Amino acid sequence: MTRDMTQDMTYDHKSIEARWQKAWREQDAFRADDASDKPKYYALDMFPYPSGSGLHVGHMASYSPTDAVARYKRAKGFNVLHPIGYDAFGLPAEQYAIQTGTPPAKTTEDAIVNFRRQLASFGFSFDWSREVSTADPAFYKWTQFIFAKLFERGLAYQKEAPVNWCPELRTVLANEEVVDGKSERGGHPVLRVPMKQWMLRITAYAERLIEGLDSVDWPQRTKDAQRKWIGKSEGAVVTFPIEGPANGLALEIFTTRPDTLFGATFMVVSPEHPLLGAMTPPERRPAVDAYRVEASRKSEVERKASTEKSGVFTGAHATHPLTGRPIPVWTADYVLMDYGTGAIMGVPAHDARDFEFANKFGLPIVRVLQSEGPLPFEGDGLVCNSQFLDGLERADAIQRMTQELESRGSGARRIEYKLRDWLFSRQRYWGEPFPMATFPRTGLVALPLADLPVVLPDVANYQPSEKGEAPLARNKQWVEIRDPATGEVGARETDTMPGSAGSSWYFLRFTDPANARELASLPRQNKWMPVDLYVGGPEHTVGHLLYARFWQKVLFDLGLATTDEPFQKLAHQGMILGSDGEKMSKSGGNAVNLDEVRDRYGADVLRCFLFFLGPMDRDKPWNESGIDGIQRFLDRVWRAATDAASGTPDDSELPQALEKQLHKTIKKVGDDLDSLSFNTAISAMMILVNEAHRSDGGAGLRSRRWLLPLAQLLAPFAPHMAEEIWSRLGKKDLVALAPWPEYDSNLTVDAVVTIGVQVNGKSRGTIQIAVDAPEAVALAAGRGVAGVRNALQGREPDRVIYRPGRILNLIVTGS
Ligand code: ANZ
Repeated sequence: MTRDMTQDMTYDHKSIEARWQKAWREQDAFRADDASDKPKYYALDMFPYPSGSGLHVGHMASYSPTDAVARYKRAKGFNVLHPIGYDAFGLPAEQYAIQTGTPPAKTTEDAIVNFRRQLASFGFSFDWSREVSTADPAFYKWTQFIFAKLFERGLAYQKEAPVNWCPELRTVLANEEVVDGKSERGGHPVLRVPMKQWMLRITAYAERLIEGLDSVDWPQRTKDAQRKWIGKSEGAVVTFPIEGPANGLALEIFTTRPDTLFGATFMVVSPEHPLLGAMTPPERRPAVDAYRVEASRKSEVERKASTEKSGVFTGAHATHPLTGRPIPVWTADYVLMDYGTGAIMGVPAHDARDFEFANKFGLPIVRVLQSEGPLPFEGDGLVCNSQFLDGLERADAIQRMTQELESRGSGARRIEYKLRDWLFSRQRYWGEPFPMATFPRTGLVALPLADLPVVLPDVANYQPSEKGEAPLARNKQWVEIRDPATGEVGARETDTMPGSAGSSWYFLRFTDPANARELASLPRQNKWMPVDLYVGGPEHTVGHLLYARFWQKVLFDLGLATTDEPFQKLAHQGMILGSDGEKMSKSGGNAVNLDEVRDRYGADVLRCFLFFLGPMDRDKPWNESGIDGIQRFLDRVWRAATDAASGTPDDSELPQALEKQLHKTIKKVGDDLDSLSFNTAISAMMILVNEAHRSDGGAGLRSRRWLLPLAQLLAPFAPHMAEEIWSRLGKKDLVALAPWPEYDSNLTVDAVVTIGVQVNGKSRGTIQIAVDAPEAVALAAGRGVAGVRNALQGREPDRVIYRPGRILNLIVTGS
């Protein structure tokens, strides 16, 4: 073995980190192997938006866990795919362009260069050969292709939908640009006005999006949030004929409580209901019209949240389908047009909103469920005042009533979902152009794959037009398109896709990033999909994660993807807060400059520090005082290793205590990496290092028998230092590619220990059992001790206090 006695003993993180980053690159250490037949592991981060301000601590907190796992899985013999890319379309680059005239393509490219440098500087083990950017035409060609497929399948359609229109700025704003009903820039009022928009029919997949959650390993709260967002409600539609002049019309309502039908004393239709005009008699029109205008000024959120009920009587009456009695029809904005049928039956006794409404307008309240408490009673009770339903419980009553309605032809079972179709167009520049054009004769068509990508052209002015059109509409030359088949001249779609388009399928592209003929070949997808570990912030619970699952299912149905669900295991990282406990942000003045702290402490210290702050999924304040502890730990490892490397190589046997601690640590660190418990893995290594210093006066401290495995255990967390130690201790290969150390399970359990047995706190003898013996075993052994038997005198202990490896105390309270 060659040793360089002149090697520096001080840890110069800058040169050491640079050296190993270069070695990894030159040896192509992290390339995912499409041909290997090892088991695969796909570890993915939610890819970043390349912002001009560079990486922040949140990125680090997100990417360190997947990197540790990717490194661990490689060592465990997996063929690992750990890619990175850039979610490159987005608002900030566009706003910057509007202010400065700098093309978003330029600012984005600059930001990507900076991100790439920063990511590499933290030693993340990405397969850099697979980088993708959603703003690259070679990538968005396939985003456009997927859209065209959605269109052909009837899953993309156009519809008038409200957009945020700011009359002062004369532009359409993205939701992110609207704060409390005002424009983020300038604070001008923003109105909701209808404009023709592209919509994606995600609602067609509502049921499958719920079902699929059963098959994935996701945090329960995230699954719950998706289920809640999709919002499945089982109930019935009931038809109420309208009386009087509007005879012939019928109102259909949706209810989850057909069991309360006999308690319906009024009906309410949404102010946007299509039948409202027809059923309103002339004398009530002025009041109804005025109310409609009033309602149109409110946002959906305001309408849902408003506690003070408003509404007007339409003048119409409907016939109760069972009692035949007339009930008044009102219009009120607490009924939303885009849920159910946009009309309800008011059951004030058992629905809080209906109760408030009835009280405000003096409408009758009829109890149809028995309860002790006051009205409104929204719980479960036996049905009363309801003829054939009387005495039934909720489920039975719903069943019975639905049958009755079905047999009379005045109702049917119905499932409703809260999920709405996905508004998929923006009147903005910096996004994927749609692969769509309208021709005078053929109408709206999706362009064939041969005509893709539709490249986003340069423009001179990034501001949306005063008519609310996207900037591309000004580029007449670009808009004009000739159909090669018919020679017809048509016009391209000038809206662009939203930010979430590219991120809805990018994980597929990583499996086959250079494919020019397909979005990703099926064999490649088969090789790598699904993603085995996906890490990102909990803020994506319903947006990105739902959209991506939707696209995946559509592509699966089209035979263009190999799995029905994209992300097998999902984990969230908590937020790193500023030292003031607030969310870290540049404007908040509590942001940490990552380049600066890395220069100061080094990447490894920072990575370990972020892990050591606490469990991965918790929010944790950044507190640099804690860095010292991590720094001391790594210093200690470093000193022990360089000490050992400076003499004759020492492969001496370890003292027994250290040997055992080593095997325990190997087991613990592996188990912790499997369960994403990084902070405890680092604690375990700290304990090992302490033991090495302590055990037999530090006898085994210089032995490579513990230092080499320690370097391996450390590699997922502090990869640069691990490589340096590995190499200084004489290893020629990379620790990143070395197989994970094995442990001897006989050495991971402590042998038998002697513990004291007490009765009511008084010592009655001792037993010898395994340190980790379960309580039942300890109790059985304890009862066998003569002193204990005497003290118990046949009584049963009322309580057992057992501290494994320490003490057994039996408590007897009775006399
Ligand atoms: C009568 C009734 C009686 C209701 C009762 C509830 C309790 P979820 O569970 O969210 O699906 N509803 C139906 N369509 C509506 C709309 N467009 N806007 C506002 N409210 C609407 O809620 C379904 C219930 O919400 C329905 O059941 C209906 O009120 C109301 F004791 O019908 B219910």
